[in-house]
Amino acid sequence: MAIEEKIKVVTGTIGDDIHSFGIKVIEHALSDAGFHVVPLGIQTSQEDFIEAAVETNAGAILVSSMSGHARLLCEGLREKCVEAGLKNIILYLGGTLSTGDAPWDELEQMFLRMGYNRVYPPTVMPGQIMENLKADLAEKY
Ligand code: B12
Repeated sequence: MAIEEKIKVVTGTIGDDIHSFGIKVIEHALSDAGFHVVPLGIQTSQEDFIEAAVETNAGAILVSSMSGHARLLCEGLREKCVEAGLKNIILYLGGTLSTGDAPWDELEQMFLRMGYNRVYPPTVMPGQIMENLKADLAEKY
């Protein structure tokens, strides 16, 4: 059985963020690629992401953040995952992650240090994400 048929993927837009279009595109791409998607929608708290991942035994959480407040909204998710027993869960983050003009490399490094496995700019193509996710899941499961 292909890895995407076995593993569930939780998706949503984090915190008070109401932007829904980007994560919908990603969810469609995931479904088209054969993944089981657990879509939590907009304004998803860190706790909701974790609860859904625990309940569904998910292998990855894909977090969207568009409002520019990703640093505040996304910090601490990895630690909460570990506390909930999701030590190895794959965390991806994408969207418009900052309101400033920090260079992409700096932003990416900051979120990697927070424990996200991969961090994507708004220009990422869904095909790239699917390729990375299949490879990362295959390594862990
Ligand atoms: C449409 C829109 C809205 C709509 C949202 C409607 C909806 N149902 O989604 C409305 C009008 C409601 C809105 C509101 C606001 N918005 Co607005 N919005 C936009 C806009 C114009 C387009 C976003 C969009 O839908 N793009 C199309 C989708 C398909 O692309 P995408 O979202 O970028 O997603 C792609 C990638 O980012 C990536 N991706 C996204 N998520 C993820 C997750 C993962 C894991 C991965 C791998 C990839 C990934 O893949 C997606 C598909 O290719 C952008 C500007 C822009 N051009 O991006 C501003 C923008 C995002 N909004 C902005 C702001 C500030 C707001 C408000 C705070 C404004 C206000 N003061 O009220 C509020 C939000 C309030 C809140 N609580 O969240 C700012 C964010 C600031 C920043 N980050 O620099 C932007 C960038 C505009 C700007 N230039 O200032 N907005």
